[in-house]
Amino acid sequence: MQVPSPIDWSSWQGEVLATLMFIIKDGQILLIEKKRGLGAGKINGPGGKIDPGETPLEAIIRETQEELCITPHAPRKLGELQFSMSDYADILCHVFRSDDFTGTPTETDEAVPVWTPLHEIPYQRMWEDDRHWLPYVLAEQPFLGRFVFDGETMLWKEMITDIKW
Ligand code: 8OG
Repeated sequence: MQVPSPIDWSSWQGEVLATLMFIIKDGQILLIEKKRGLGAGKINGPGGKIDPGETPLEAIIRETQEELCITPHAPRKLGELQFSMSDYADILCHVFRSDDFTGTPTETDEAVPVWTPLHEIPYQRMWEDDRHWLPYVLAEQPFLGRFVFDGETMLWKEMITDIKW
């Protein structure tokens, strides 16, 4: 059984607001190899911090354009991730899914596009929490994930799935 949470989530607030995008088309998911920023070297979805005055939706469209030179169609929010980290500010991350896009996924200073079959997602090259929530993105099920990290090691997790955004 899991130990009690080291964090009081009822009073928790994200200090950094962020976004992630997963485009899923023709049985493949568009991932990136991240070249810089938090999680550089890992495989992730495109995304990043929300700028002041931006909505999460505006931010994820901008980030996907900046990182891969494409515009996602009709992004829909499926999840929220709450990260309490030992060496970084608390992050609240909005997770979106889209089924199509305009443009050609192109390498930029920030990311290399990596089309991946849905049954070959490289969880071993991703953040440790991703295997717990990315399946809900694939299944189109709304979720809230809460994770406590010490450095890059996950100490505690909670997935809440009876939720609507
Ligand atoms: O601006 P920058 O790219 O550095 O923002 C950090 C990005 O990394 C942002 O999109 C949120 C994302 N991110 C975390 N933690 C985790 C995590 O545990 N898993 C995944 N998949 N993404 C994460 O900050």
